[in-house]
Amino acid sequence: MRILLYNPDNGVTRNFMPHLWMFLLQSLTPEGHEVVLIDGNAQPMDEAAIARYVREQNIGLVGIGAMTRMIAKAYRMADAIRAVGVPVVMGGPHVTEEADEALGRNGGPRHADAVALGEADETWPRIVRDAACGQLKDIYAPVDAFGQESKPSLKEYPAIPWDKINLAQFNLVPKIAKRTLQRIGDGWGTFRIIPMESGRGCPYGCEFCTVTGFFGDSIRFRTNESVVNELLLLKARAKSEGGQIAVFFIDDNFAINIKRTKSLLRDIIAAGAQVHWVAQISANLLRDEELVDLIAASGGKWVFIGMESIDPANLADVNKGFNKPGEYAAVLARLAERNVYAITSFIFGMDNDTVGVAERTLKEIRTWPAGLPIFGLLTPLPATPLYKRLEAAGRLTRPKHWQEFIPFAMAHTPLKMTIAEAHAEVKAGWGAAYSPEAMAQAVDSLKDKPLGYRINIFIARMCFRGIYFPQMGPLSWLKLIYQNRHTISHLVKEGFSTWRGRPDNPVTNESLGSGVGVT
Ligand code: B12
Ligand code: SF4
Repeated sequence: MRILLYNPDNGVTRNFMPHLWMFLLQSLTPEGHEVVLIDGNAQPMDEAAIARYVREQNIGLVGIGAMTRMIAKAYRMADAIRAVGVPVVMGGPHVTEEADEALGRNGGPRHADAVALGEADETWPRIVRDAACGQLKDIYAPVDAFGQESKPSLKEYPAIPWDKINLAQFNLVPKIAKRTLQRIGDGWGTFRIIPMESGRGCPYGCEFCTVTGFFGDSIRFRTNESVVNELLLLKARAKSEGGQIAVFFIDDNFAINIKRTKSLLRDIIAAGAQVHWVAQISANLLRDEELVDLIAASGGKWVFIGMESIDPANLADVNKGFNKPGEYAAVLARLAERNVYAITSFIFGMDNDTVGVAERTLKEIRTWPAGLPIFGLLTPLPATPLYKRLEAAGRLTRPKHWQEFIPFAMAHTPLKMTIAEAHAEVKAGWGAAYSPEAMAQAVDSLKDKPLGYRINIFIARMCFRGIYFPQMGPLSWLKLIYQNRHTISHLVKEGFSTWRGRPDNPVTNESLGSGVGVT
């Protein structure tokens, strides 16, 4: 049987990285079946195109995974596929919480033939076998022999065949620049950010987050050896095709067990398996100097920190009191001293937020080392404690907000400001943090670092800006380049003088500084 695994886009922004679940389920598919992957972010498709594709490619089963914000698109695509007679199984965080919606048991239309609840590592092979003999069941739940919910151990993690998987759709290097970039240094003909997990689960239980409910509060880890081997495989692939690879450790809190993280990072260094990597780590765990040393030495370049708010009252409200705004600056400085920078994520529209929250937050940010701030709105995702609290208080204005996804739009009323005011704060945050002046300042703040770091922060900022201001066509990029022409021309001039100043003129990664290459 030919199986298509499909992840829809959100219709607004493009994701920079493929989804791990597709590669994982592909590796866990029983022998005798062929699996093709389509990520809507890399290959945008509409309903007619996907229906045509499954017919022409003789697909016998389609698996669709989606977050809440992509679910409306996922349902539309599923409807189109089922209309041509091909069964659809859906999985992922949204349908796990809203299985009745996907199966049409709550009065609405049915979108999926089957739903995989929770982690599907162990149920997927069963789903494929049932589909192959036309006996799909409605629901597949990960349970043990006694009918109790069971979480897969990650000790026997499948080897994802990174050396063989067709990754053409995930190359971030524009076709037009490919040939020139291939000749630079170690080769930049391809650049891919690859998702990798080293563990699952988070015990912190922040009110707005689905992770503790979905993956459980018991943390499970892969062996160091299996992570190191995967890194080595990826590194070898990048080298063999004259390209670059960076890894996003998608663990919710990569340093949740500091002792284990240090041991993994030491093993990565010992095996020479360093690649540039990004990971999510909460600020409280970055107090440890030795951990931060190891992060830098093992290839860590960017750390995603869910700061959420600079107001301790807000943090307490959402059960994230372990974040201490008073230490954010020190944490970021500790990272920056080792040339590791932060993606700092903030949520506006929290219950203690008032008008002006964006400017107050930006004022703090401006005192920190350069980074990539991102701003979102408090969103009640299904089945989270936040959803239940707001529902009980009658504060949900769009209880089924996912049925019509609107980017950066609240689905409940904040306590101390209006919805429109919260939207304006997010807009102000993005506008000020990514203005040409702010871009120039970020680049300038790294003037003592090698040029590569400045180019890196500039490119990363140009891309991150697109999360709020979608830059979907060549015209919007041209406009952006024009707005930032002064910074660009300084970087280009400096690049030329660096190049001309070298005895043999090769523009190597060293001459640019090892900051190039992430995000
Ligand atoms: C990496 C990541 C991202 C990446 C993008 C996704 C990517 N390319 O990988 C980035 C950083 C860009 C991102 C952004 C966002 N993310 Co995110 N992200 C994650 C994260 C940390 C890891 C995802 C992952 O790979 N997990 C590991 C795999 C193995 O687990 P999985 O995907 O759940 O898959 C398993 C099962 O669900 C199931 N399954 C999944 N799909 C399918 C499909 C089929 C057919 C079957 C049978 C089974 C199945 O089987 C898999 C194996 O067990 C998760 C949290 C988490 N730990 O999962 C949040 C998470 C998915 N993100 C979340 C959110 C909210 C967002 C944002 C909206 C945040 C924001 N406010 O901006 C944005 C939206 C981005 C967009 N494109 O619009 C939520 C989604 C909750 C929900 N109900 O939708 C999560 C769960 C975190 C949370 N705080 O609750 N994210
Ligand atoms: S620390 Fe991160 S992953 Fe863990 S519950 Fe809080 S927001 Fe979710």
